[in-house]
Parts: sequence; structure tokens; C-alpha cells
Amino acid sequence: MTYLLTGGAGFIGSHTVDALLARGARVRVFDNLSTGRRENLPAHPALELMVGDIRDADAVARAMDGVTHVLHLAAQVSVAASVDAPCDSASHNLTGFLTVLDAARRAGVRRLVYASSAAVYGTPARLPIDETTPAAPLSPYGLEKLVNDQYAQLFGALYGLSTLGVRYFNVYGPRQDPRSPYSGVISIFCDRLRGGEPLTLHGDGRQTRDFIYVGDVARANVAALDATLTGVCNVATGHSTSLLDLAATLGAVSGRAPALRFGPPRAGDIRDSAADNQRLVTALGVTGFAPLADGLRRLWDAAA
Ligand code: UD2
Repeated sequence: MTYLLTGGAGFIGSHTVDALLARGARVRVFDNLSTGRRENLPAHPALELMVGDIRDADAVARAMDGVTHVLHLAAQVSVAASVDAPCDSASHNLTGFLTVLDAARRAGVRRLVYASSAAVYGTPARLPIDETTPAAPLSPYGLEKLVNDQYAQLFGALYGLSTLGVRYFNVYGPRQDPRSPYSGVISIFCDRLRGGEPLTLHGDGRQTRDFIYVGDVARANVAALDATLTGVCNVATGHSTSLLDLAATLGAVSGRAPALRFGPPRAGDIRDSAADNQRLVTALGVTGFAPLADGLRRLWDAAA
């Protein structure tokens, strides 16, 4: 088995590289190092890094050589950037996506798993969100991921390519960049608490999210690569937490009482997010998600 991970030097990708190497796989990372970092990857004889862009069809075709399984994570990952510059976002997330998909089927790849997103659901009419919840994206990013799902299903019908789109909810853990305006709330809160700064809550802090530890996401990615399930699958714990509870848990884990500041709600935010993860549990066999306090402890200790 040879695994190609596009975006493998990034946050979720590099943790999945670790999981695949731990079970003896050969891994090739294809990454343009725009947000990914070499330092996220271990020195390992079974790991190879190719620096390249997913919009470069020749480079992508070379990266597919000898590959049996693909995990496609390389993307323009910011919702806000997709709103500011939709054409640039589409060049990565539509043209780049299609370039990878087409190269995979030409190379006779057995299985392709790619990052879809909870963003395809928009503000759902009911909770929890399962995979039959109608898609209603609120951003170019969400729409691009929905079109990815449609292309992947079409490639199954036209060419017999086996694909699964993994719809990540709110992923957190070590190696997530806290300093970008698009950073996840947990990386921002950890960074500020460590720096002795107050935590800013946009709104009343009672909004909820399903926060999933990146190590559990890596296990889900590996299970998805091993499986034959096609279509899409939520990747989430099935438990949601309010920001106030998140801040309190982080305070307990770190031993530092956070100072809280309340600001206006963030434009475009959804209030509540709650995932139904039964497909992940039953069809992919992924269980034993890290409780939030355990994941926060690992994150806090890793950054120490
Ligand atoms: C996540 C994604 C977003 C999009 C969306 C789809 C990230 C960083 N964001 O947004 O790109 O895919 O899901 O539904 O992955 N907050 C604070 N204080 C802070 C930072 C955030 O109160 O310093 C709030 C924020 O207003 C929101 C909640 O925390 O209510 C979670 O914010 P987030 O950006 O981590 O994640 P989310 O689900 O809004």
C-alpha cells in the first residue's frame, strides 16, 4: 500500500501521516507548503515529501505514480477568504480538486478520501445534523465542498472510482495555527491564555460546537481509507459544548482561570452545531473519541 496525502504537511494531514507511518505504510506527501510546514513531518524512511500545487496537472500525475490510496486534504481552507476572493478559492477547491480526482482515476487508484466540510450544511433546519440533512452552503467555500461531493459521486458512476467525503466538524489539537484571523476558537483561546490575555467571546458564549480532537480525525481518515463506504460521512464526536463550558474546561486543564470579555456576535456565525456521527461509528467503526478535557490537556501540554 502506498498512500498519497495532498496537504499532508498541514494540521490534519500531518497527524494522519503519523497514524499511517505507525502502522507501517509507505506515505508520500504532496504539499505546496503555503500553510503546511516541513516541521510538521517526521524524518522517516517510509515518508517522502513532494512540493507542488494541486492545480499543476503534471506534478499531480507524477505524485500518483505507484499510489494505491489517496487522502486529498490540500485546499484553500478559509471560509472568509472564499468570500473575499471566490475565484482564487475555486481555483484550489474546484479546479485543484478535479485535477486530483482525474489523476487518481487515470492512475488506477483503489480508493480516494477527501475533505468535505460541515460548511456544506449551512444553518440546518434541525439538529443533530446527519448526512441526509439538506445542503445549504452559506459561502463559496461550502459550495465548493458540496460540488466536490457531487464530482466524487459522478466519478464513482462514470469511472468506478471509490470515494468518500469526510465532513469535518470543529477540529482542534496541536499544530493548528492560532495566529491567523481564520483560526479555530480553541487554538485562539489556548494561545491567549498562555500569553496571559483575556478570552474574547463573540456573543453570549452560549453558542455550541462539536469539537473533535485531531488524533481522532486522523483515526477517522485511516478508517475511511480502509473502508469501502462511499458518499459522505460526518467526522464529529456526537457531543456539543458551549463556549462558556469550553473556557471553563480549559481553565481547569491549564490551572489558569481565564478572564472573559464579551463582544458582539460574529457576522455570519451559526448559533448551534451538533452532529449525528452514527455513520462514522457504525459504518467506519470509529469510537472512543477523546473527551474535550483530555484533548485540551494534550494540546496544552504539546504547546508547553
Ligand atoms: C467553522 C470554521 C469555518 C466554517 C464553519 C462552518 C474554523 C476556524 N472555522 O466555524 O471556517 O467552516 O465552521 O460552519 O474552522 N469565537 C469566539 N471567540 C474567538 C473565536 C471564535 O467567541 O476568539 C466563536 C465564534 O464566533 C463561533 C465559535 O467561537 O461562535 C466557533 O468559532 P470557530 O471559528 O472556531 O468555528 P465555526 O464553527 O464558527
